[in-house]
Amino acid sequence: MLEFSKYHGLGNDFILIDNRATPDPCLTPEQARFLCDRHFGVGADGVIFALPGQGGTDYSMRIFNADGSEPEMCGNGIRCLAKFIATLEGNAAPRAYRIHTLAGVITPKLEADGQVTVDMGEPRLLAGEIPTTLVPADQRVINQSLTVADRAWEVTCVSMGNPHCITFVPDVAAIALETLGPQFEHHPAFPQRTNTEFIEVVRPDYLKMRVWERGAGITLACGTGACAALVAGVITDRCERRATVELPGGPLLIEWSSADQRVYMTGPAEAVFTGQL
Ligand code: ZDP
Repeated sequence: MLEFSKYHGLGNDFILIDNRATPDPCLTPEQARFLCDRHFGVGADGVIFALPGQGGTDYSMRIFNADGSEPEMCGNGIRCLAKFIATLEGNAAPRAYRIHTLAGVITPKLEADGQVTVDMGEPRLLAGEIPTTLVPADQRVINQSLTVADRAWEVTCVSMGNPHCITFVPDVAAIALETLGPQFEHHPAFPQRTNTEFIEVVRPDYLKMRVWERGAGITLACGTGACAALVAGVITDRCERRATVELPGGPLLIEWSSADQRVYMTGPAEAVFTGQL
């Protein structure tokens, strides 16, 4: 029997597993895919494992997407993980955890008001780091033309540990995400596929975003995507370094600090239910 907890961050929902006893995930990607199925399984955008720390960190996080693929990082998920760990430890006092991820050490901090602020680290901007073949590996991908569905889109690419392709549009509601999303995700210019965000700049400190996630499809929110969108807005002179990003599931506050160049994301994470498999 396996115990799990269901959490969400702005409707981006995850199955959390207490995997502190062993260094590797106790489920296969195939089992995770089954659990994420909303009709035949529990239903979630991904499965997250709370693993023992390594290299001096408190814990390690690994995540499988709903399709069984493994992303490097997950912004909404790591807020959920911080709350899950606090529950496992029986200590809800405000504190920070150092979490080892495939995108490096990420530090979520429980705030007194129940929100979680995550030090997401520095964005990576070179094409080779994203990765994308849109421009030479040592160059940034800014307002670059990409043809999808017979149309030229101006895209800006950012890695928050995982790949993001950002397009600014006048009206996010008008975007046919369901048909465009998969074509961006699987475009040959992205050898590791890509998360895809469409952004409307309402004000320089307020962005609206819709997302198609690699390996998960349309989700109500994407933390790494919101961070990548703000960074893309700053490097294309469209927004301020601190802005609210409104997602279908609700708002995140994102700041790209000019002091340390790291991105800080603040938002909620909620436990929904626990269960046994
Ligand atoms: O990079 C990927 O494959 C994403 N699907 C990972 C999940 C990202 C997430 N939505 C987030 O909030 O950053 C969890």
